[in-house]
Amino acid sequence: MEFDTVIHGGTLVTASETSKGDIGIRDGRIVALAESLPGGERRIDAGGRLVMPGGIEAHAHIAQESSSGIMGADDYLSGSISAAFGGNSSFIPFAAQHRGQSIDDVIATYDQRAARSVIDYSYHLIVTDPTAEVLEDQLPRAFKRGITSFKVFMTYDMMNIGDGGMLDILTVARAHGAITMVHAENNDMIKWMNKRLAAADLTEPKYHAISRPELAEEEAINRAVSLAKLVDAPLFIVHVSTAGGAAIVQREKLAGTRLFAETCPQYLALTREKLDQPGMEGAKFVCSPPLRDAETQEALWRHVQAGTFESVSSDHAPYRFDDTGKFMNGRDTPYPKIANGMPGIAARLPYLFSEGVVKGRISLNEFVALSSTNAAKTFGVTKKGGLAPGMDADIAIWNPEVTRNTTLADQHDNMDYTPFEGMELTGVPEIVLNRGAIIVEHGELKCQEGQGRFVPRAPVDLGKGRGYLAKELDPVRNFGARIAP
Ligand code: DUC
Ligand code: ZN
Ligand code: ZN
Repeated sequence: MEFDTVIHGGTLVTASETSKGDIGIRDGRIVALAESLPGGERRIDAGGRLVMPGGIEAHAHIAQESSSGIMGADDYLSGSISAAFGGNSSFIPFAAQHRGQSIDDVIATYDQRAARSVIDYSYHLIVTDPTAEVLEDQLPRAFKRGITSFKVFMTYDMMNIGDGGMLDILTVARAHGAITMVHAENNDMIKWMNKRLAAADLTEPKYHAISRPELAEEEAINRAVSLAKLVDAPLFIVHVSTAGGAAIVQREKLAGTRLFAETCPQYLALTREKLDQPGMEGAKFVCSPPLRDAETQEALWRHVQAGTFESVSSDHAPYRFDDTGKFMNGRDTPYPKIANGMPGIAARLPYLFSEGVVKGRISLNEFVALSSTNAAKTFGVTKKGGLAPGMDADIAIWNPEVTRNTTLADQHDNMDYTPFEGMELTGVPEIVLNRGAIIVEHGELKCQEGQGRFVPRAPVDLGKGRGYLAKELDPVRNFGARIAP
């Protein structure tokens, strides 16, 4: 058999197995796995290296305007390059509807933006305006295009769609085999805190964390799960930042609820003391949900180990430390007006590898599951996330022994800071392939703008629900139901 590329002599790691061997690649796909394969137009020596499925970044904001009109610093070129340097072969950023926009226009806009990507991509669709046309025509059309995940917000006045809106989206998603993702924080609790803090003139960055208490996340996760159960729809909780929130996810999973979740490196690595620094330095660490405390970090790590989370995702939301980003509303602006988010798409996997695998908290196989395989399964990416004949040759070859100090230059994004600056991390993705093409090799970019392709995703089969939805209202179980999905 002829191969375009053979990756030779590496330790092959998937979510379930570790073995020594070779991988044969032809036409962008893995076509053979064996102890030893001859030939190959190109042979990559992977001796002493780990050969793993390329990371799938399932939570990133790329070329996305916030609801207040701030464009993130990374477009699909810089964002995808940064992702690739961080060991990712594909990603699923968000395509965000702003109120009044049609979903068709949103997708057309992001198709143009994403055409620059160097890695494969899909979008999660953020829905902020669930009108009848959106629910009945536009979302089903998006779904047919292979966009099989919708994200909703329970907070932010310009984004949140209320409990009724969520029930509508969950219902449509369920009817089509899509999954609903949710940013779960209680909007009114946060607004009430903001008002009180402003009245007391407490507006420095450190009050950002105080304004968004753990209870706001825990209450919203609990409510989101109840809403999803009522209509028997699967639900994915993004960026879980609290021990209480993670405990709800764990409990519900054990009870059989179709619930999925992620946490992010910043909640495992950083604490809210970062917000409390001289001047406006703390603005670099303003993200929502906010950073928590050391005890929460430990609890979240235990949940990573216990399998509470499908993925550890970056929530890359890059706003520069200048007036195009963090200080769009002025340098000494009160915390609610500081742009909300931090970068991390290149740091996600090196962090998880070093603090997870190297420190003995998770196994190599768990690393692969959390970085790639579970995202593929949860979001219907059928040809990625594994090393098997027929899969896309999306592969990351890691040197597990090199130690680096994290620097801004290593992130290869359009940012002017990294929140992980100076962190000593062991393990480096040296070679990254997307559909068989090397895109990063030993610190050098090897690809062309626009090389990435849109990946249509499959309906998500996430198991059966428990049947909370009244049969009379259930178009799945009650064939004659007149309720529109
Ligand atoms: N939620 C995100 O998922 N990212 C950035 C900010 C936010 O609120
Ligand atoms: Zn969010
Ligand atoms: Zn996000």
